[in-house]
Amino acid sequence: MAEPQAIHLKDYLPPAYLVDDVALKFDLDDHATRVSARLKMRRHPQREAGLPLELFGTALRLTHIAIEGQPLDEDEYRLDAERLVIAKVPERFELTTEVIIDPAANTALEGLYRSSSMFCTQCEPEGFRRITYYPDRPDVMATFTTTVIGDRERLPVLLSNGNPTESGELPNGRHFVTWRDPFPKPSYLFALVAGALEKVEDHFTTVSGRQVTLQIWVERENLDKTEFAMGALKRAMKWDEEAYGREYDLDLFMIVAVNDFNMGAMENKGLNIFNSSAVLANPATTVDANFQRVEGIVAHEYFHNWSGNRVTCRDWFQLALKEGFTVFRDQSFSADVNSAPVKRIEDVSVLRTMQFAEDAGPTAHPVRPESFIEISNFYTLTVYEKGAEIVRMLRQLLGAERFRTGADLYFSRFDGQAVRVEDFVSSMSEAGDVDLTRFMRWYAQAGTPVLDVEGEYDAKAQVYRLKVRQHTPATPGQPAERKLPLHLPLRLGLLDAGGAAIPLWLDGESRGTDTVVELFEAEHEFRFERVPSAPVPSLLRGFSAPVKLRFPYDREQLALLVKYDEDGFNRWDAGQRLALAAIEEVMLALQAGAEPRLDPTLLDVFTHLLDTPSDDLAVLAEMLKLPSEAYIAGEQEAIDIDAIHQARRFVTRALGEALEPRFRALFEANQSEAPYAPSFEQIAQRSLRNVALGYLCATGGEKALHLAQHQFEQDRNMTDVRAALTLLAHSDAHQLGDPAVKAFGERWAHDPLVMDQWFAIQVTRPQPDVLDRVRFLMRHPAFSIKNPNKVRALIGAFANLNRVNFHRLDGEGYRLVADVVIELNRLNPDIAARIVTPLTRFQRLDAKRQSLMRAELERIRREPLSRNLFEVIEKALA
Ligand code: 0A1
Ligand code: ZN
Repeated sequence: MAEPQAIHLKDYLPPAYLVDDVALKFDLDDHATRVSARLKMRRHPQREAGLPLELFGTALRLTHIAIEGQPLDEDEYRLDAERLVIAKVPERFELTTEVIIDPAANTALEGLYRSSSMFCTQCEPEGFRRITYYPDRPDVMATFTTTVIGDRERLPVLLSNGNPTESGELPNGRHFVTWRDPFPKPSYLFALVAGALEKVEDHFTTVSGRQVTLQIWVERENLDKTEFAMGALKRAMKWDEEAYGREYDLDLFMIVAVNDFNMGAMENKGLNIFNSSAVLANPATTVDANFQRVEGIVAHEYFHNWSGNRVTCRDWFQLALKEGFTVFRDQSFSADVNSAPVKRIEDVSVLRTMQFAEDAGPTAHPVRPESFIEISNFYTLTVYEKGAEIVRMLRQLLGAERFRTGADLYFSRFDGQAVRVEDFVSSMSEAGDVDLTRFMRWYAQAGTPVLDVEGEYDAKAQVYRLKVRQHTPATPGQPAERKLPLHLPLRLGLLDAGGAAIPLWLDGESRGTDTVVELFEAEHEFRFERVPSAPVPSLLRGFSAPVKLRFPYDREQLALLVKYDEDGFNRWDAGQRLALAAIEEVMLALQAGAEPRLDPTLLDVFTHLLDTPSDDLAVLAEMLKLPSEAYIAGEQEAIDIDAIHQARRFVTRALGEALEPRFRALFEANQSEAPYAPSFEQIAQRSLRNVALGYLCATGGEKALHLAQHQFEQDRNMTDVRAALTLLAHSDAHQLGDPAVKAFGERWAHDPLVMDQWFAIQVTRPQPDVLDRVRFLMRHPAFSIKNPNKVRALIGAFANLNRVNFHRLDGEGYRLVADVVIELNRLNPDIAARIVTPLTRFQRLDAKRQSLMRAELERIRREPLSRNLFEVIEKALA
């Protein structure tokens, strides 16, 4: 096999031929589905005449090919494993082909495949070429007519994009439905679903008064899990009309839940296909966080109808054009319908723990990469989450109103087109009347920028000088000396020693108590006037830019910010900084063999938080959570896996012991009698209650564990049950944990999504016996290596969340994950390349672990690798 080659953005050329209209016919069969295609094509007006026609195709058996009805001779075209090339075609022509494909053998879950009892498709980014020969690239947009033929008994429901136009009976117990999608679209938005599905239906009236039928299609046993997603869809449709003036454009909007899916969901035009985990929810089976995930993903896919489908990407390098903007839109929606500060805290936590780790690892890449080997590897936290932060900064720089004008301009100017990041940014620049030339660097430069800030108070002059320096560390292919200063908004305020906000005067101008300064250069100095006393700065409020901010805060200053800052996000962040310092102090003590202590400032802050009535319980719950092991590791220059785990445990336990009566009271006070609702008020209460229970159980006291056991048995809703079960299962009290785990597994054996939670709880147990448990569970009847949700719940949760055991010094954790990666490489290359990630993050670990991890990557490299895994492994071992 030839080594896979990289594709470069700078080599982009428009396609030689365009497709205006497509007619597809699917004759569905498990192993031999026949796909007939008729493409109306013409030469691209900007390309020269006489170029060969190049179509992509993978794992297709060609049975017929003709141009203008004239079958081609074998010497008129060339076929290889990935392409069909026809040397000579007219200026304008009709191409017809027929191929046979094997959906039942498709374990990669790209193209047409089987999931449970149904057929479904996944075409983004390059799955359509597994369905038929086609110029499978997003700058080729066509209208589609799709006829689906299947067995009436087995496949009573036959769906595709757009509106149904015709249906009927056929001989041999077969039937058909024809669908027409009037909106030109790239092939990646094509979808087909067939199966014994049932639906729930609802309606939405758009602002202009059009009636849209909404349908959610599921297998019968899931009908009782659709109500929440339907509500979320209607909320999202309404929100997009109000916040962005975007109205839905077809008469029908469908969502289908499938069990086997590589990602969360997919925005196919009029027919969104969802991983069942991202759409199904009810109180008996679903935890609060998953209700919110469902709401966010339903909204995300719906919002793509404008940011992605009506205006799409010219090429896959522009992926963040649709993803960054759509993530920003779904984050804003969730913030508006729930608690905005908590949503921001959650989004920033994901960014800082996971995206920052990606930026610091071997696969770091710009939000708009310059090259790739396999585009599926670039559906990353960098493209999605950092991409969303870039849009958020634009909104901060322009202000809400001009940002909206920019969005309107972008949608109207580029409707129906496949465009580039530049087109989005220039719409914003025009609407906002701002120069965004430097801002474009955010798309090109990889790595997390660091802001080093220093403050200097001149009491005599009553002036506070804030010096800000920025730099971005080196990333693969981008040495530090080539990194340029970025344009970013820094939101800030100043507090006096009593915690009161100091009025801001900058260059003789009053700026209230909260302002945004802009950085463009490597260094800036801001001179605040009329500052009556030495201030404590509150910097990067709301996390106004995706950077690491360094300021030499002492613990008292952090405590002051926690208690008094007017920005909720920065109150939380100051608490995290304080907790991190306290944990790091314990780590040092443990490493030195000294007696660790609990930082009295942290204890004081926790006491204050627990004793002060709060009007935002959701934020309070977040403030009481210690930074995760992954976040702590991200802050270390040399990562000591065991010290991080021990120190975090020590601090949790010490807080639990010192504040036991308060946590006990908090636990009692947040027991609600109201029937379950995933409302943010109730979610905040449950979150507080379970945080309190966590601290109580951390003391190891029997009384606390019995509280957990009682909560487990009370069985009020899945959120409380799972929280209690996790504490029991992760405790040393086997006599309580084991029966609870067993009972839960038996009770929910019939429900795959609950079993995923059951797997994850068990494999994140910190005790060293967990490895046997992982191996044992891999043979459990509810596990299947072919199902991505199962792999994520068992292997993904183990490798990412059980850091002490994944990083065991005997290398057994690494070996187990590598074995799974090798098997997945043959079955599902996309998932293989994602599951391997933790094995590639060895850069700041000790020499012993580094060599064990590298050895596993070398072992994987000896396999015949898919393009996906090849790219990741080469980068990791470079
Ligand atoms: N566009 C989808 C993400 C997606 C990407 C690839 C997939 O299959 C390989 C599936 C979904 C989204 O952003 O939701
Ligand atoms: Zn998306």
